[in-house]
Amino acid sequence: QISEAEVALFSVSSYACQRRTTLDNHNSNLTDALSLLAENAELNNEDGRGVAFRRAAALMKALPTQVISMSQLRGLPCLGEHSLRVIKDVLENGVSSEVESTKQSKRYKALKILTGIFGVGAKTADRWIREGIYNLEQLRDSGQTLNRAQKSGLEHYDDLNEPVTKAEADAIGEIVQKAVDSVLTGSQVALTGGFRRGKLTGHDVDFLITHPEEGKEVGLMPKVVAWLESQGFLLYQKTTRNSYLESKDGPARPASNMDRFERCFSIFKLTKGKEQETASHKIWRAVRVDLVVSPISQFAFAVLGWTGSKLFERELRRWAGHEKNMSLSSHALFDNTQNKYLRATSEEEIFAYLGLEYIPPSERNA
Ligand code: TTP
Ligand code: MN
Ligand code: MN
Repeated sequence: QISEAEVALFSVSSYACQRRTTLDNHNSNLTDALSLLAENAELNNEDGRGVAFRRAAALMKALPTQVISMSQLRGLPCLGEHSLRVIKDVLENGVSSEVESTKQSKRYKALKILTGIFGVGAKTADRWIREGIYNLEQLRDSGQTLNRAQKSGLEHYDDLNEPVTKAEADAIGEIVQKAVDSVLTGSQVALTGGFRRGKLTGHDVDFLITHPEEGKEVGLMPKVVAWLESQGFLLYQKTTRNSYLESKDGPARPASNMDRFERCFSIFKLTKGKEQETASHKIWRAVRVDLVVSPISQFAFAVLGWTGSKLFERELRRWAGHEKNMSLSSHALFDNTQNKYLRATSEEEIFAYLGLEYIPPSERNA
């Protein structure tokens, strides 16, 4: 029996961008279960289900104390029937039977292994599985044609599935700063993604590059990449050019959540410090790095859009559209009522336009 005192009734917004979600999670037993089901849905291209589980997991992450009874969840948003069933299972039995059977399933295991290859998404993995390929050995033996990214991904599989530490992120930051300093003085580099939110490890390192004089950033990426290449820092890179100006559907209304900045997906060759040298005597490791160049006029929107988390970003856009009749992207904020763009030079200004309390990066870990 649970006493009245133990039944805390939480009051929480249904929008993750109105919540402060730090890295200390009091309900990791529940959020791990819900996140795994979200991941499984995404791996099976069930996007709606994926978002529903992500939103439920994010809600649980934001609660200030550990949940021990279903009664504490009364009145909370974002928890659908399915998520509640999973939570109940974990609270009563310690584990969710659906999570356990998913983890054991041949298909889930294969999807995890195959999408663990850089350059392989859910659709490719599904096609391979239908051809009887469940692991790396079978993939190598199959003679499947791999593109350049996938070849590189397979080659550096172990390194790329090893979490990147903050120290490694900082070491790469110094290299990137040196690269931009060498090709255009005055350029600025900002660390974004999970590390800006205070995470201690990540699956990659994300950087945003700009120059205080509008227009100077044009053509910067190929020069940065050429410098990095000449110094032997790149194991792989693919640069996509800026498609923002030539788009016809309007800057703040991208066809997808993908932005149109000049962007470089890369794999860095990072020399290890003495302490990190392993028995294999390999003196370097491969690290995924994302580089993005933004003009200074869009920098605040780009920083906000690239800091994440992915769910926090999704929720900001949902809030903007549904509650404010505005369109937010990593490039701009458009007010559909006033029919004009709202300029901003800081994240604080953007939150203010949206009528939201400012949430610092460390509290955007939804
Ligand atoms: P990620 O690097 O995928 O995620 P992360 O840094 O939060 O987590 P991890 O530690 O696992 O790396 O994405 C970072 C942010 O970049 C995310 O908030 C969304 C944004 N983003 C875009 O704006 N456009 C894109 O095309 C992609 C892939 C990400
Ligand atoms: Mn990242
Ligand atoms: Mn990234």
